Amino acid sequence: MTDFLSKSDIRARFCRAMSDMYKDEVPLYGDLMDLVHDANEKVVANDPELRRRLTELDNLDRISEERHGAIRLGKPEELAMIRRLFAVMGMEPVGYYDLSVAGIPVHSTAFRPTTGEALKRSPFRVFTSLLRLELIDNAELRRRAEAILAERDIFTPRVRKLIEQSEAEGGLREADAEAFISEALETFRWHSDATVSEETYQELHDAHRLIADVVSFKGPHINHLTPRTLDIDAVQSMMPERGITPKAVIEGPPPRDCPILLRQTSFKALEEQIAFLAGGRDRVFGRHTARFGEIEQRGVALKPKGRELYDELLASARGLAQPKADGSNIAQYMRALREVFAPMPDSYGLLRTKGLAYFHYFLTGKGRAAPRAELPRDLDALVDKGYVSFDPIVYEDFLPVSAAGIFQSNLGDNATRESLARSNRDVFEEALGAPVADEFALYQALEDASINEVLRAVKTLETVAG
Ligand code: OOG
Ligand code: NI
Repeated sequence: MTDFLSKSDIRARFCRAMSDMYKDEVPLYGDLMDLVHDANEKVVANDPELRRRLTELDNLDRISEERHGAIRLGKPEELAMIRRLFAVMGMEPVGYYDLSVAGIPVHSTAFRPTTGEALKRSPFRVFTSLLRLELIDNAELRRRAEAILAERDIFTPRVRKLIEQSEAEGGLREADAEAFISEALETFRWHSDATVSEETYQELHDAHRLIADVVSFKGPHINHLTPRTLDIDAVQSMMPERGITPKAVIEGPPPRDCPILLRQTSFKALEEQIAFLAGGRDRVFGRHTARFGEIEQRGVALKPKGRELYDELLASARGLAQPKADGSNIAQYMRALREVFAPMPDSYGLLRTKGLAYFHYFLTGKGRAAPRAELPRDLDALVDKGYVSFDPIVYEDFLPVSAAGIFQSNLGDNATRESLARSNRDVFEEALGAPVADEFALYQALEDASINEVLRAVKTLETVAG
């Protein structure tokens, strides 16, 4: 027995510390959290079935806590080190997202817990992007950006030591874990002092706003945090009442009785004062927009066949009505989205029998009480006869088209949309120092584990009864 703090506990504490820091830095975010909390309480109070599911599969007390945050890194070594930092908290890289197709010069992964138990304890994850400097056309500016990034170290010496210690010993004890949390937090802190002159900032900004955001600062400030809402349409419409300006359109699938994947919306980034490097002269101030708030509503994870259908339907909806950032055609887009999504069955039963989504299976009261001779061996038969039931497995990852929409809403509405050169997953994994996990394999493993448990229970019942 060791007295290491569990990785999930470190993650839960880190998430809390990050949330407190961000509320302090971005007070509007605290207002959003309050709104989400109120709205979630209302939904749970009015939906006993949802309450049951959240109690069993999730964690009702933590329902309004942050589900994710996002950072943007500047160089490969930062990505490699952040992987080791997140590993201390039980977060692994899952999935590869190519944002260059939407004109955003990054590629990304999500660091997240992967087991059912760890997700229940603390689902916190971080959408992590790596800037692709090779997409800066101007060679001189590219070299300058590289040189600026080469100078910085976004990790404190102490956090580096603690990461090594955790790797060598297999974990951290209480005091070291606490030190790790506060040292790790430094990497995500906002710095209003830029590391570049106003002229350089402007040049980077002109190449792409995102490049200025990554290259001009001491570290990869957390750029948003995202609590989970149980009713995203309600929260979106209530935001203005509380002085929060949401982006025009909710990204992802249309509203449905049985939510699928992920719907998300954000509030606009704040304009914040920054001070440029002035080289002995008087300080020069400027303004930078980087930090915002977001909310998300998650639904069932789709199997590859379901995901293909989703991608296809989304593409045709966007073909009919490309949502405009100023919101002028939102009603039209939402109508197109609802109509186009008709082929996606809106019942868990059909999503299951058609092999479109992942489910968690469990023995019902009837199944536990049944005489053994009555119990079929086959899962579908067990379900048909009501001995076994199923709950949706929640989608824990991201959607590239939606992510592009979140990026764009906070890069100014005139951000470039032309597609950049295709990115390269191998280059990303090489920088990361590890392959990214396959999200579908993770969901399949969760589903399989629940099926095996059910079938094992059916057999045990037989032996006990026999
Ligand atoms: C990340 C945007 C993507 C999401 O929820 O899809 C994202 C960023 O702006 O750095 O967080
Ligand atoms: Ni986000």
